[in-house]
Amino acid sequence: MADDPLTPYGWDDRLAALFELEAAEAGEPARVTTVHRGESDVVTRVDRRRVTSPPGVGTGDWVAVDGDELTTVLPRRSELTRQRSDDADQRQVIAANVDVVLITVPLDRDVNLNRLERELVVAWESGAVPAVALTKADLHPDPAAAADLVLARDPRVDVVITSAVDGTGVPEVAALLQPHRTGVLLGSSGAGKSTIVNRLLGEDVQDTAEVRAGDAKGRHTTTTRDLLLVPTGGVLIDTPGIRGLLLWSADEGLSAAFPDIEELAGRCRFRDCDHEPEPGCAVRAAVGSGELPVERLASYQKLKREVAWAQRSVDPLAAAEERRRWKQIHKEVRARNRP
Ligand SMILES: Nc1nc2c(ncn2[C@@H]2O[C@H](COP(=O)(O)OP(=O)(O)OP(=O)(O)O)[C@@H](O)[C@H]2O)c(=O)[nH]1
Ligand SMILES: [Mg+2]
Ligand SMILES: [Zn+2]
Repeated sequence: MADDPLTPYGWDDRLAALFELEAAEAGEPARVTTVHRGESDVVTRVDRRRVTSPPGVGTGDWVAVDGDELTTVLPRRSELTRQRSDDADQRQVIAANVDVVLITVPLDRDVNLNRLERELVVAWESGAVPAVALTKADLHPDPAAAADLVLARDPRVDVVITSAVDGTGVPEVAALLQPHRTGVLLGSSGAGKSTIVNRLLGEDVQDTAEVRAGDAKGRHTTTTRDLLLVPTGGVLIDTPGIRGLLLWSADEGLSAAFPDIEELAGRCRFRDCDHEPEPGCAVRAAVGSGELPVERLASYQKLKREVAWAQRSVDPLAAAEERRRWKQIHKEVRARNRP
């Protein structure tokens, strides 16, 4: 395993066993580094190549490839998804098999706590662990105070203060990916995601562009999700800045991001309490006593409505059809490979 060329990409004994079980006859193991329309770039033990691939494949997927064809996608350990902006019934895989979601929060503008909260929900929901990189610390008078703001929202996350100008925080980010972990960058356009990647790689592999002078808005420079090998260990997936972060069925993520409110809700008189002003609501009582900031309850309620909406728009038939299609692909591949 130690000298397997895929080890730096995260290949391990668990994956080897999974591959044996799911895809031994379907080709050779590979990891998806970029997804294009109908095609994917993969890295195998012997080369990098472009293969034809079915829809639903995500950057970071472990797959089997047979020649120039992606035949099987291994079950994912974690997946970061969002609702597609162009089609409410479809979810889009931002990254698969991720260990750490690195949320970038730029300090060249006011910290957008609303956005951060959503990103934390999506990150917890993925099955990976979130961390926050405060970027452009050189442009902020008091980065430590900004870190406290983040920690007040979620005391469980690692917060790293970074600056690409002097390299502050870069070793700490590198450490999050060691020895062979997978990270994905999340954050608005212009937050400095690709700049962090270039710093970690030690060369300008990813394009970057200055933010607009007036409102510090990014230019959507990165357009694909690219999995890149970090020399100090691990891989990092650079992503395009997401405009409005749309949520999918983030139920789990919601309780993970708001453990305080979920805990309080357990003490409401009615189990289905919606925490609107009504008797016996422990959440409202906590707001009343100042224990729970009213803004925090407001963003919880807002996210909860969004989650409910997203769940209603899930089409179970479409999901079943997708599963059936994959089964068929697996079956065909097995039949083809039988002697
Ligand atoms: N002063 C300063 N500028 C930075 C820092 N990090 C990034 N920038 C600048 O911020 C701008 C945007 O950085 P990018 O890395 O392109 O941002 P991005 O998040 O990849 O943006 P998209 O690809 O559009 O999603 C560039 O002009 C960078 O040089 C930093 O630590 N300090
Ligand atoms: Mg970028
Ligand atoms: Zn209540």
